[in-house]
Amino acid sequence: MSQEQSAATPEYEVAIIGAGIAGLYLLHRLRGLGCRVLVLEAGTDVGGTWYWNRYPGARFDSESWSYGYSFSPELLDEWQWSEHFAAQPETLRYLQHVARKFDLYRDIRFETRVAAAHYDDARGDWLVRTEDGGAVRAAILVTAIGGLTEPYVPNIPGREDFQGESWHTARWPHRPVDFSDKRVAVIGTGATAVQLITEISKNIGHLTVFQRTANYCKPLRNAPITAAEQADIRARYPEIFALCRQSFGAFIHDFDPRSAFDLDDAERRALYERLWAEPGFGFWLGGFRDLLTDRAANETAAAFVREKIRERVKDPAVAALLTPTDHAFGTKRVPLESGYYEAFNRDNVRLIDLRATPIERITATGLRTTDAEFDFDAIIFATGFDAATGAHRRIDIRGEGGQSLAEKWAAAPRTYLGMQSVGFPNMFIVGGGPQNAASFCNVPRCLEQNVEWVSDAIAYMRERGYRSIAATPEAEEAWVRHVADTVAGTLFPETESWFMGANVPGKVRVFQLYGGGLRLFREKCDEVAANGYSGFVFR
Ligand code: NA7
Repeated sequence: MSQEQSAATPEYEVAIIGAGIAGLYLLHRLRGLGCRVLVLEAGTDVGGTWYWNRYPGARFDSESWSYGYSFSPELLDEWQWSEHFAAQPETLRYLQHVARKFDLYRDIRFETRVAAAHYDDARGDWLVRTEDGGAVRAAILVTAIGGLTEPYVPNIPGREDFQGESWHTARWPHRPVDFSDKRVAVIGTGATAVQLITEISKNIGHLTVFQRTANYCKPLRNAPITAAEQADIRARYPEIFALCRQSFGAFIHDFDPRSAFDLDDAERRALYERLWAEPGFGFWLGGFRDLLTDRAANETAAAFVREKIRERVKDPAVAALLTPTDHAFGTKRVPLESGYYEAFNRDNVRLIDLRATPIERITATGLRTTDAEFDFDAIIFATGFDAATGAHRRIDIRGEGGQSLAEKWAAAPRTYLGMQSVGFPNMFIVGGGPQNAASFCNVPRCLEQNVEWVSDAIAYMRERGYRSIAATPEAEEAWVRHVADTVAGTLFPETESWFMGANVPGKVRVFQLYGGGLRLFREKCDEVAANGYSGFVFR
């Protein structure tokens, strides 16, 4: 960039990438400090995940009333969720309401996708370039780009040949899609596919589901929130958020301190039936303390779920295919469902087992497996995300000496507190990057923690006149070891999942998340702050 261009580049104290849940709250907090902030957002509106994932059936698996922001009593008081697990359009409306209420729109630049962010060694600030040719400078860069935002589409031969309509679920069109007389393929059976398949199977010409791995799905048990429940929720908000603050995943559910084998078979069965009958994640995140560490304990829950699946699917051969046997329960994200298994009882829905008959190629009219040729009007990829690191890899992020973040993380992600990486001074990651509690959490609860911690660090710098904050190699090394410890002795590494980076070919297979839960994560972060931001060097 020439000096002339450089002089014309607008300068901000903080540039935030992403106007999702984290970006919006950070903008609000930093404004409160008096910072000059700009948010750069690729979409046409706020919402992040809830802007992009507009496929039919998209909704919370978190209790709605545990998911909203907790920072504003007024907001809590005025917003009313219609259902215990709200659907995507309502969540998007909520985030738009928040953006309007706190007058956030004026500092967000939409339809502006960041292409590159380079640290300027001489100036000690960041030059952020956008795909439309624009550029801004900022003393501090914050990526609030989410951990499940970079779609993963498998590289199946012939993808360009297909003449029908085709989307990844996170790039669903902004218009109604009518499948009532269409032949549709869905590839994938993860949490997204489970919601999508249930919804579209209600009004479709013919649906073919291509499954590689069966999942353990648990009934969501959604319901409208009655007026009496709403009054109760409002009265209990402090209690609800206190519960989330203490629990492992920041949900209202938390693990049972007992071992699965502290109960006899009948007692354990009775407890499983009770948890199964409850709404939400309780059967998973309210399970026994050894559920995710002891194979035999896990098997008691896994066998229970298998039994429940078999009861609901009429054709025993289809039931067998839908019943997972190759991994431990809960070592992959447990999809919550509202009629998923019944979808396979419909005459116009069929299930193809990709382990027996893999896809060979996509054709102009559909796709071909090793066994058969299929014709489709639409092919939907519900094939997940390049989680935790993918969204950062997509942007050309370069730190001190031109070092690329993507290259640094190619061997394995390395961060301090999941919020900064050595060699990338004045760059914070909030929410959803690797090694951060927010990547495995009732997300807004962790994002609020991230945002508050980062804005407090920025306030600390402003008060003392520091221009630079940089994590030390020792602190990063200790954090990487700590993160590995949080997953050692668990069953997670045994399973091929996006938690382990195993869903994207070529990605290093290492635990991508933080296995210690929000409570421990918060303690660690608070300790660092209380010690004058130990592990960081200020200048
Ligand atoms: P997931 O959970 O990663 O699921 C992706 C699905 O796509 C899963 O069933 C995969 O099978 C399947 N998949 C991926 N690649 C292929 C190929 N090449 N061939 C066939 N099938 C494939 O993503 P979701 O979007 O459902 O959920 C991600 C998170 O987003 C979720 O946890 C929510 O919190 C929101 P596999 O199991 O890998 O065999």
